[in-house]
Amino acid sequence: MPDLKIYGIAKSRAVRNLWMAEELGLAYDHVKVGWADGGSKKPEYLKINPNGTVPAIEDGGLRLFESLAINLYLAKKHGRGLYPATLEDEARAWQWTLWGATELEKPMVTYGLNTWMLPAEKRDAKAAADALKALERPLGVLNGAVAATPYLLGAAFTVADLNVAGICFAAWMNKFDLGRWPNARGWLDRCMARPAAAKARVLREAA
Ligand SMILES: N[C@@H](CCC(=O)N[C@@H](CS)C(=O)NCC(=O)O)C(=O)O
Repeated sequence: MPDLKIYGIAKSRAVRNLWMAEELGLAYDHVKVGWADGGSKKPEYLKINPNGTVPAIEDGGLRLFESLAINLYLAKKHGRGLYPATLEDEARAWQWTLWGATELEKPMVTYGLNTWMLPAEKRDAKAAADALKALERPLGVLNGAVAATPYLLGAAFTVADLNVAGICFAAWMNKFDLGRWPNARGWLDRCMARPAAAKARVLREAA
């Protein structure tokens, strides 16, 4: 039995961790805990993630929540080029990860909820328009960051790219128009074209 257990259906932020596990070629058990069905609020799962949200992992004796922290941990533990080799690049990977969580994710989720996730009658057009406006600044920053290099830290794809692209995963699948940010569009297409991202997509589509 593999040491690593990834909790959370692929139609959740767990897709980020499934993508990372596939990148690293890890053996893992995928425990398909849902959230809309109340699965993530069950007492046995709350012992693993007291937030009652997915994803979470167990890896040997370690229990960890927060999808992006899980990816930093897995990338650092298993290496294979996805975790930066220098202190400075490690700091930049943390920067992009925290930036994704604090600057990009909220407007991205609000836009997605009110554009493709909620049933049509529950969508709020103003919330979607406001979220799109709020996305202009972070998407402009992202566009600038990949103007001169193919990936956020330079020539190679790293956990920084996976974490930020993971935040854009559903947007990419739902054909979010990045036309105003062509460098960001090219970068996201490159990230999503990776075989491990394609495997995560298949898992998400099947969920
Ligand atoms: N910051 C957390 C967010 C986790 C989260 O909110 N997950 C959603 C599914 S994508 C969830 O479980 N929602 C249920 C709830 O909020 O009760 C992470 O990145 O892991």
